Amino acid sequence: MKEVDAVIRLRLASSVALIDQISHYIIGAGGKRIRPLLVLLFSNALGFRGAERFEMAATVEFIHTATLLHDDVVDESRLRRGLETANALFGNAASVLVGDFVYSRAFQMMVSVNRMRVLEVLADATNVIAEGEVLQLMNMHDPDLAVADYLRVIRFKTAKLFEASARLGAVLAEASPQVEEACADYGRSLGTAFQLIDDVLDYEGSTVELGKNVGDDLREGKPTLPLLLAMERGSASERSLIRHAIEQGEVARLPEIVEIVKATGAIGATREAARTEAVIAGQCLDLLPPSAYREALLELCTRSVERSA
Ligand code: GRG
Repeated sequence: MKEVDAVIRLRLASSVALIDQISHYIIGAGGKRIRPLLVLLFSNALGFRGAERFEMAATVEFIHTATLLHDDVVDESRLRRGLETANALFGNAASVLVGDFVYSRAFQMMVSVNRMRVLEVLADATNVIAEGEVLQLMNMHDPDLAVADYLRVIRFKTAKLFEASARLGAVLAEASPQVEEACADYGRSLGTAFQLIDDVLDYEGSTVELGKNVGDDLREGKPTLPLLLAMERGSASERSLIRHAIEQGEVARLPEIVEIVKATGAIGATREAARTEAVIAGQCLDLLPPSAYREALLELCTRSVERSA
C-alpha cells in the first residue's frame, strides 16, 4: 500500500495550482483505500508481482476519488473524511472539474499498462457507476421504491467498482475465466455488503467516527433499505411519518425516525442482509489457492460488515 501511495502522489501532479490543491486535499484526507487493497490482495493471491498492480490499485482509487468529488456536489454534502468537503471549501464548479481531472488521469494510467482487457473492465465499470447514480436520482423521494430496485442501485453505484478492482487482480495475473469470475463475484458481494452497512451507518453511526454527517440520506429523501424495511414493519402512523420524510427530504423528525428504524428491527435486518452478502463473498474465495492474501480477503468480509466507519 506504500507503493500505491507513492504512485498516487506521483500521478496527482499537475502544473495547474488549483488541481494540485484540491486533489491533494481530498487524497490527503485519507480514506480506507479498500479498492486498491482488493487489487493488491487478488493479484498477490494469484501470484502476480509486477509493478502494474500498484498502477492499477492507484487507478481504482482515483476513480473512487473522482466519484466522491462528484457525489458530494450532487448530494450537497458538507463533511467527508472528517473534513469539509471540497465543494464546501472550493465550490461546486472546482470540485466537478477537478473530479474530471482525476477521472481522466485514471484513464491515462490504465492505458499505461497496455492491456485492452484492463481498459474494458474499467470503462464498463465507470459507465455502470454513472448509470447507478442516475437511477438513484430517479428514485429520490420515492417511498414506494421496491427493494429489488434499491439493490440494483447499490450494485451499480458501489459494488461495480469493488467488482472491477477484484477482477483486475485476476486480469493482471492472467487467471482462468472461472477464477476471474469468482474474484469479480467476491467484489460484487463485498461491495453490496459494504453499501448496505454504509446505509445503516447513516442512521446509527457517529458523525465523528464516520467523518461525514449522519442523516444525510434522509435529508436528500433517499429511500435506503433501513427506511424501506421500517415502513414494511412499522405501524400505520410510523409508516406515514417515514413516507412524509422521504417525500419531503425532511430531517426535523430524524431522532424519531432513527428510533423507529431501530425498534422495528430494520437496522438489524439490513445488517443481516449485509452479513449474508459477506458470506457469499467469502465462499467465492474457495477457488483461490490458500495463502495469507486469501485469509486477508476473508477477514475483509467480516470487517466490512462489523465496521463503524
Ligand atoms: C466519475 C465515474 C464517475 C461517475 C460519477 C457521482 C457518481 C457518478 C458516482 C458516485 C458513486 C458513489 C460515491 C457511491 C458511493 C460509494 C461509497 C460507499 C463511498 C464511500 O466509500 P468508502 O467508505 O470511502 O470506501 P473512503 O473515504 O474510505 O475512501
